[in-house]
Amino acid sequence: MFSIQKFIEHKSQQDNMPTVMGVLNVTPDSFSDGGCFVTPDAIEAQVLNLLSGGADILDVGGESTRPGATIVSLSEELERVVPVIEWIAKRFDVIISVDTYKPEVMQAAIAVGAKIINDVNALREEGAMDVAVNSGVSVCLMHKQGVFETMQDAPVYGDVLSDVRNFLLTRARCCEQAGVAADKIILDPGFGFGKAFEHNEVLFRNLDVLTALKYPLLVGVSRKRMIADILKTSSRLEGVSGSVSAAVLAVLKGAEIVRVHDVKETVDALKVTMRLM
Ligand code: 8Y7
Repeated sequence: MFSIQKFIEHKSQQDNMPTVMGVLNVTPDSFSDGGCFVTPDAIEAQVLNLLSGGADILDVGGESTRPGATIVSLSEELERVVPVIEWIAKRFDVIISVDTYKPEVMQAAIAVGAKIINDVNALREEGAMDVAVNSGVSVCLMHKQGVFETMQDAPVYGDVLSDVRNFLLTRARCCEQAGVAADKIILDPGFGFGKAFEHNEVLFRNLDVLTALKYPLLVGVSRKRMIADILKTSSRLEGVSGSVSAAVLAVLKGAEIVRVHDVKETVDALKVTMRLM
């Protein structure tokens, strides 16, 4: 059975490269690409683009987690995500992760070939843990403060770094106790999920505290507002170079996986960095 940690180790030994997860949004209201990838032709083109860029994992999501995004019904999320995963799994030798917190979507995605559950709710939805345990897939546990609708209103922490660290370790322990193998767990600080700029900044500057934990760390900052804020732009698409820089820095600080929209740009930057370092 596929283990994400074994994959990461193998790739790192073979190529001295981190693992790159490419974002495939199948939402008409998605976070940062304005829903450019909703028609079948457009989805196909984007899959080919992510694969030729060098993505190891495709992260397929059907519900935007953007604050204020339209709620997607279970049946609509299933209709969006399942055919796309099935199509990719039949044609390409790539690891597929499903970006969902709904156990029904996890189950259906796994049935057609998904090997990782990427859950921004860290398997806290009723039934989600059971799906992970019974299917034996790998899981990405992400930190998020609050609920989607209001998480960015006025996030407050005592100590954001220890809060996030403790949450992630607690969720990982829960997973292991429930029966998820330790080598199938990835942790993620969840940049932008219930975090003001300064919270994201503290987490990123101190990323070594999280990469020192015994689980691989995934970092997703691609085209996020924290990058746009630093660059003083409101356009997410202008943040590509900034996003690439942050991805490279995250890897230098020990992150094993980066979740990105601009795969080729990121992979090229990482290849040069890892070769000349
Ligand atoms: C993340 C994520 C998003 C992230 C993980 C966006 C689904 C927002 N961000 N999953 N998903 N980590 N694991 O800008 O940071 O892509 S959605």
